[in-house]
Amino acid sequence: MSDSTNQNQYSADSIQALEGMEHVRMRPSMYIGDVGVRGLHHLVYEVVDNSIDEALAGYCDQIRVTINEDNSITTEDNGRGIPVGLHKKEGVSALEVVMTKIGAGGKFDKDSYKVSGGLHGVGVSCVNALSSSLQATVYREGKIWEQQYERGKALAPVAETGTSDRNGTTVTFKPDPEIFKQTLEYSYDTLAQRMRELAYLNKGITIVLTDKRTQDDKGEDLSETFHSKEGLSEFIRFLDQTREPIIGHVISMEGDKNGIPVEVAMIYNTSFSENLHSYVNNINTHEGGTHLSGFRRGLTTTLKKYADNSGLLDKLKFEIAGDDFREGLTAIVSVKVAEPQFEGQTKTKLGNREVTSAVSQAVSEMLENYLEENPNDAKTIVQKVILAAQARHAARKAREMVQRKTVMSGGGLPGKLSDCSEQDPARCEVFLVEGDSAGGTAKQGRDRNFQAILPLRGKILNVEKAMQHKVFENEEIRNIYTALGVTIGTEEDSKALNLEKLRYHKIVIMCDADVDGSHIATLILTFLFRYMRELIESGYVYIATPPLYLVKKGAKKSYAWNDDQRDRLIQEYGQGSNVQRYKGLGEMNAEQLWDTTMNPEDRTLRQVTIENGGEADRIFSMLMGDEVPPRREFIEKNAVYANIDA
Ligand code: 0RA
Repeated sequence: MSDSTNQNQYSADSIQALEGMEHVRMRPSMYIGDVGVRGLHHLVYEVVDNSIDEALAGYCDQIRVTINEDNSITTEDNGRGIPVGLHKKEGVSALEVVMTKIGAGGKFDKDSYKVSGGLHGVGVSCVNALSSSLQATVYREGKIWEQQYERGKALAPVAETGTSDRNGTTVTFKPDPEIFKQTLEYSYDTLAQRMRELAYLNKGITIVLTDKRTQDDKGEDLSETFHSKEGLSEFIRFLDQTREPIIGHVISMEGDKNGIPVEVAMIYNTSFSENLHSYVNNINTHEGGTHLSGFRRGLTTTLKKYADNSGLLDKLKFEIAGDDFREGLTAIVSVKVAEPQFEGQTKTKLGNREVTSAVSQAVSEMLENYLEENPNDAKTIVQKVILAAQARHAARKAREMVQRKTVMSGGGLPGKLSDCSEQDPARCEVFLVEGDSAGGTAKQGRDRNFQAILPLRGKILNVEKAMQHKVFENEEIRNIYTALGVTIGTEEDSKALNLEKLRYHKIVIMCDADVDGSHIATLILTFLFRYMRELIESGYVYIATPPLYLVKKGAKKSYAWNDDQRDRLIQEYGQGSNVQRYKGLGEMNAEQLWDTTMNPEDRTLRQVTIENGGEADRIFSMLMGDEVPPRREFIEKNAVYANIDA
């Protein structure tokens, strides 16, 4: 580097810096959440967040993210470039401090507006610590500067390597196999979802994602460009693309309230579900928090006032509840908070008190204006709210029936449930099984100590298209509530779940491995996602994976879960091997079902997770809603292995 750093001092300083870096390598989960698929992808988000910061500060509008052939990642931006001058306190280049010192954060002057910052906001040095190799290139003030690192250690001082008339930072890193033992393979779809989300949340930025591992017919790399001119209102249209709007426009606003940047967008559709998505500093706050409370408060007070004044409520014999204003609502709230306090189980609940009134005021102003200017839409919304209130009234009776049955434990369990003898929920499993005959086999095959069986009749109700009271009146669904022991519903939030009496910590969906079976599994998942989302978020929901084939020869037999495995077995067994295709669970006997699908020693359970709330919502509404073409497209695209990640 050009600053006169002497070699000895360089070494002394880097020893200090390494202490924090060693800690990252010792306890990576503390910094990036986990060392599985999520953590692996988090590395990319961490670097991109720095580029987004540059964009928010007004210096950058282009970001490129490339998955290289070897699963290393290159990110490039056209920001100012990480400073390369001498960092007085550390005695080395600022670039080296940013890359090798934990907590340096990057921005040295406290005034600079840092709001982005990843789930844990740990900075790019953390990515460096967890990479077997990393190269940083800075384009700044007419010159190019470079430094290389291995497992967070600089290999040499920053070097000036050329001239350039552009500005920006390029980082290439390869996640360390010593840290990421589960997988090193990047998922294009996962990165694409996050880049799309970032583009909507930060309008005006262009993000190009390229996958050098995948080419089309013309030999071009798989690539997508994400850019949003309008931000959240476009995001709403994307999320709601398979739902039918009931008002003319997306209602949206963007502004500063008490020094807090607030953006809100919402629309009403013909569905019965409520879809609220909230973000703080570009982080999806799954557990909500003060900004979401502010949104609800602003929405409820403003609509209530408007409805009261409209005279439309005069004939209504009961009160309207908070819930009623949110049926068929899709909304996004995004705030930027300088010092966010995150609370809750997964640290995704905003705690800052001051944010509630900021968002509530913003929403009230936005809505008042819209209702004033669009009287027809206003009337449509109020009528929808009244319908929701009436339906809720009807639903209450049905719900109280569920409640009464659930609360009375002992005699209250559904007759179809074959319960287990173990009492400790942490050790209990319940299999939701399609059809009575498969249910019978499962009942014989299970270990009755800790495995319970609940057979479900044929196709369960598609809750995506049903009003709430129909859902609560449905017998199969009521059986699920009672069997699981979860109770529901306060007047404010009719779907609020109480998991205190949950009777099983593994809820396993077990369906045939064919199209019908997948459909039924999806129906059950849709129900769980819309009505028991906490179960999924707590990691209690699983999908069983029964085999597709039995390959036999003489006394030898093996199971296969896909065609490849089957073919390999046939080859292994040679002439005279016999293949049986299982069309359904019912074709297996109890022992086979236990061996392949239920025995904890050998089975594969796929845990259901929600990678991305907006994407999950969009996919469920598409899969279970009215429009056929997007559903067909999705199914065709994902035909081999429809992993909807939700
Ligand atoms: C430290 C200070 C400044 C910018 C950055 C770091 C920075 C980091 C990254 C990481 C990826 N892209 C980045 N772009 C910038 C402020 C720069 C200044 O004051 O000139």
